[in-house]
Amino acid sequence: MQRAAPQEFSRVLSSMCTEPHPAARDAAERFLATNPGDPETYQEVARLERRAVETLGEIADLSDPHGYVTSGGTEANVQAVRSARNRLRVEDPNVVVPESAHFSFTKAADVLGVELRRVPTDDDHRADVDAADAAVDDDTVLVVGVAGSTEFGRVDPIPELAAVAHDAGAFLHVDAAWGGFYLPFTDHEWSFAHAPVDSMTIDPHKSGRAAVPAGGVLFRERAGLDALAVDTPYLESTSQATLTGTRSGAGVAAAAAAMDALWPDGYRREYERVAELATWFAAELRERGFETADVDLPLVAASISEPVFERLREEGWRISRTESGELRVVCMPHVTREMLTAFLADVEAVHAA
Ligand code: 0PR
Repeated sequence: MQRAAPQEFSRVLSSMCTEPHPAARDAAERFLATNPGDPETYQEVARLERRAVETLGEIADLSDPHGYVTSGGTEANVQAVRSARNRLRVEDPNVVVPESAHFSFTKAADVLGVELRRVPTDDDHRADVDAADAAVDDDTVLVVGVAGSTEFGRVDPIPELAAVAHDAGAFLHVDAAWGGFYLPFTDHEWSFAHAPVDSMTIDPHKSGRAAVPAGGVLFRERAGLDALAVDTPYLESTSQATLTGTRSGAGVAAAAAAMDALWPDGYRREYERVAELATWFAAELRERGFETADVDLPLVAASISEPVFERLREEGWRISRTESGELRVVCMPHVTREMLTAFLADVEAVHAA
């Protein structure tokens, strides 16, 4: 029997996907044929989903979380925008996001007919609070802060953005899709306990080590989730708040299994490992003449010339660049010191050539 080659992670440096935890892999296989979109019929996976949401709530400091396991950060962000729009029902809704926000908000604005207002970030790539304040008005339904930005791993000033949002009568959403499994072990003010956050994206299939697809959306209030529900007259379950209908029981079960195995000690150990790794790697790059942004969450951004970048890609390194051209290395669970040492050797070889 022909089997597809497994994903080879040995040269993947810019991705936010990673090797799932063995327990997650196992759970994914067992629940492959279940559909959490019909929780009355598939009750065991529905129970695992409630457990996953409870744990996501613990991670994000929310004791009574309302949410579900999405197909990913994109669905979670779309649903946060949709919920805010549905709850506030203004004539001409807009959403204020920092320039650093993930492109999923562009999709959200497009499908939901909401205006997207992108405001500048500061010199350190964090949302500029004054710019957000200047952008909100009576029609703003949501302000977004990123906690672990895709390009630079930066955490926006969440309490300040929450104040801007609430003063304008809008909701505050935190996109911790990638950062959420690291932030509990840092001093950042990012969670439901640190600020009056209304909703959050936090994805088990990124640094949470679940199998794809497993994102997460959380709401502080039941009304946040209820604003998404539609009636499902002929199913055993009578309403559905998810964006997709049939969805992956594999992702849900994998999320529950990974978090069971790793929260909190496993994630803490992993955070400590990658924090040290990213700091070391940035210093090694600087020694070789690169300029690097300060490392915050475990993502290293470094200046790199086009020819060197292209040569490294030709060597098989799976790397990408920020909009402003920096090399991005995301220190995911599969990224080791051995891998980065091999990368640095190739950097030297390319420079010498
Ligand atoms: N929010 C943030 C902060 C993100 O970084 C991402 C994805 C999303 C939302 C959207 O999440 P989903 O992709 O789960 O819908 N960030 C990665 C990126 O755009 C996604 C990614 C993952 C890209 C793996 C490539 C890859 O190999 O870089």
